[in-house]
Amino acid sequence: MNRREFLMASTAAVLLPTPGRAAAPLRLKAEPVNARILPEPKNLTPMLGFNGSTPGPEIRVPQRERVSVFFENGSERRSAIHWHGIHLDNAMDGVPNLTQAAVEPDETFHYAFDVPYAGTYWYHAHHRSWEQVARGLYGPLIVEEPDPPAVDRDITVVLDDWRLERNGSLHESFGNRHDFSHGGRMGNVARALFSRDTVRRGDRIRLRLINAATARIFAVSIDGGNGKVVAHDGMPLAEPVPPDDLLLAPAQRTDVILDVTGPVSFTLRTRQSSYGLGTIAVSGSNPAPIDTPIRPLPPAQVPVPDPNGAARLTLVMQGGAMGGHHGGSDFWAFNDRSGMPEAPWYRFSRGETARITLRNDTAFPHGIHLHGHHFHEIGDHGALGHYRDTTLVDPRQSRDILCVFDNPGKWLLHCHTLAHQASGMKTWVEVA
Ligand SMILES: [Cu+2]
Repeated sequence: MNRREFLMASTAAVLLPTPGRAAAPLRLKAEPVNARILPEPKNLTPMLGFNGSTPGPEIRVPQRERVSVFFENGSERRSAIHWHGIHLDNAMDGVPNLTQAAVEPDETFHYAFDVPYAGTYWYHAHHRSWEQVARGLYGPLIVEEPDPPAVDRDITVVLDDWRLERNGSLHESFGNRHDFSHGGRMGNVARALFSRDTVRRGDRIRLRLINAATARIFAVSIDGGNGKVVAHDGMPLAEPVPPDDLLLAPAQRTDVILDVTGPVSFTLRTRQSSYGLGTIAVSGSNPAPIDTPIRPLPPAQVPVPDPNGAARLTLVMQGGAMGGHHGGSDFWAFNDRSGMPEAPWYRFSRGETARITLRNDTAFPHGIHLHGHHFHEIGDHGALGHYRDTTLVDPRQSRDILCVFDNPGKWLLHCHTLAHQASGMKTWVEVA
């Protein structure tokens, strides 16, 4: 099988499970599920999911409220849940051996934390994540603004790919050396999964894109409307921009507000061709379309960096198949160190600002994720760019980020190509 070739283009829209409210304690049970990845009458795909489905149920919670989730591990392997992008209490961050012990099969762990910032987030397994996320252990986490923008529909769009056998089951090639030393586990089926499958012509819709893939960088085109990108990684853009040439590294999110003119279709652009990910159909028309300009979302009240007092650090990405780096299964490294060090890479005093140069000395792109914080991407001439929790650094390129380390605890810093994380590209920082 040529893994770079897709089995088929998408046909009917695939629906996400219905949202759960987080006000009452929620229960998330990891367990085996059968997923409809290939269209009928092809086989269902045996995977892992939460509460009977993959992706797991969308959790929606009002900003500043408390999320309370009882995670029951009904799978055969230990696991833990990470709440990606949330500035939460360190003990709730879900990283085994750093912030908690892994949750054994048949055990339950109670996650409870506040959500200070509105936006589009997600949750996912963080033990053997290169396998458990690829098997389906993840779901959307939406933090609602107290005063959300006026839209007719709020639609979550999960982007993912799966490597399937012809009989529909997951290809059991997890953790193979080729994936680990190259670009990670790429699928041969890719989809956009939607929380609803129809809109009306003239509707103003909010699309919350989440890249849940373990390796694929989604270059996405959206047809069927005119609109603006209003947020990245949950955080509002000061100046919304047209949704052209969207690029989402693994774990990144983008919010788009769109005025619908026709079926809303999502296309994956690859070097060779383009591939339909799915379409939200049009049914009827909106008798009273919203015709005000698309405004920026209300800005998040985030800490202001002190660029003058900033510590200067450099994190160099190394290794990979073409890098001639480490032997064994540790293919990747940060600053000559592969895997988790005993001591943190750096200790910050609480509230300290740091400017970090992320330098990619490899032949592969890496989306670097910092837990518990967001950071500013720094543009040319030092301008503050997007405020993100995951930043994509292309091969042989570098990017500076500016971060206020204001959340105490032990925070993982790693590549979100999960095969790269598993084979060495990770470290951690401590804020005290
Ligand atoms: Cu990487």
